[in-house]
Amino acid sequence: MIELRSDTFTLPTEEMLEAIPLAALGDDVYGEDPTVKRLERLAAEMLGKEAAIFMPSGTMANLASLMAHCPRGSKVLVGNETDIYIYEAGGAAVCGGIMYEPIPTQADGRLLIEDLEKAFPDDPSDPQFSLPALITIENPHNRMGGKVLPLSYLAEVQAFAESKGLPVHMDGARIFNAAIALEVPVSEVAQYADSIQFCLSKGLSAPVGSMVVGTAEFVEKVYRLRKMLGGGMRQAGLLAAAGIISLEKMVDRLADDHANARRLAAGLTQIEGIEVDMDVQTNIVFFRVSAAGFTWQRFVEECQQAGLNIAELGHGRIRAVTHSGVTQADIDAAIQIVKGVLAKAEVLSV
Ligand code: TLP
Repeated sequence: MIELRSDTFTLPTEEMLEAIPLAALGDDVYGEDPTVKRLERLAAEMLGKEAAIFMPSGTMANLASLMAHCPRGSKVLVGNETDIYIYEAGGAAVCGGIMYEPIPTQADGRLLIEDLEKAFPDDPSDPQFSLPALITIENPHNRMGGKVLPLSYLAEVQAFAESKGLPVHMDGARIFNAAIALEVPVSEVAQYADSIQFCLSKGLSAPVGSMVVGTAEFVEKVYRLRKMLGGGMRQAGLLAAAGIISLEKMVDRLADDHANARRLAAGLTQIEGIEVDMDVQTNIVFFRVSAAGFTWQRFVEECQQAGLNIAELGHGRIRAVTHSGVTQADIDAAIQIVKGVLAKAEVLSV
C-alpha cells in the first residue's frame, strides 16, 4: 500500500528503535527525565528560543499555548482554514473559555492585516466586546496546500501584533518543511513568533510528540497546563529519544519529500480528469478529480483498492502527503495507479 494520506503515518526509523531502549529515564512530571530535558534543550536551541517543552500531540501543544496566552473571555484571531480552528475539537473554547475569531484565509495561507484589524473593537473600553489576546498563524499552511508564509509577511504580522500589544503563536506543525523550502535555518522562521508548536510525529518521523517553544516564563505556564490537560507523561524519555533523532537526523531529508511532492504533481497534471494545484512548496499536493461521473469518494475508494491511500481534505479536494515512508518509485507507482483508475472508468463508460 502506498500511504499518502498524511505524514502522520511515518514509522520510527531503525535508529529511533535502537535509541528508545537505551534512553535514560526519569519522571518528567517532576522534570527529572534527562532524555526529555535533552530534547527540550535541543528544540529551544534550534528554534532560537529560551525554552521548550515536550507535548503529547500538536493539538495539545496548540491548546496549552492558546490557554497560556489568552485569559477566559478573550478571543484568539485564527485563520478559518487552520488546524486550530477546524480539526482541534474547539478545545480553546471548551477548556479555555476562549472565543475563536475566524479570519478569512488567502490562497497562499496569509491572513490579511486589514482582516486582522477588523477583529479589534473601535473602543476597547466598551465592556460589550471580547478583547483579542492572541494572533495565530499556520506555517506551512496545511489546508492551503502546504504553502510557506514569506518571511516578509511574518515580519508584517509581528509588527502588527506588536502595535496592538499582542503576542503571535505559530502553529508550525511542519515548520522544518518551511525552513527547508526557504533554505534558511528554522530559527529564522521562528523569530517572528512569540510561541511555536511543531510536530515531531509528522515528516520528522518520530512516533509521538510535539514541542512548544517560547520564553522560559511562557513555557513554565505551558508546563502547568500540560499537567492539567492530562499530558504529564512520566518516563517520556522513551519517546523523546526518538524526537532527538528527528531533530538531529531527519530535517535535511525533508528536501526529498518536497522533490517527491513536485514529482507527484508533475505526473498527475499530465492525466486528463485531474486538476492539480501546481504551486507545490513543501510535501503536500492538492488536486481535484474532474473526470465525468467521478465523485471524490468513488475516486478515493478505487485508488485504495488499487493500492494507493489518499484522502479528501476539505472542499472536495484530495490531499497527498509525501514523507519518509514513500520513495520516488512509490510516487511513480502512485501516478500509474491514478492513471489506471481513470482509464478503467473511461472504458466502462464507453
Ligand atoms: N494535521 C493532520 C490532520 O488533523 C488534518 C494531518 O494529517 O495533517 N497543526 C497542523 C498544521 C496539523 O496539520 C496538525 C495535524 C496538527 C496541528 C495537530 O497535530 P496532532 O495530530 O499531533 O494533534
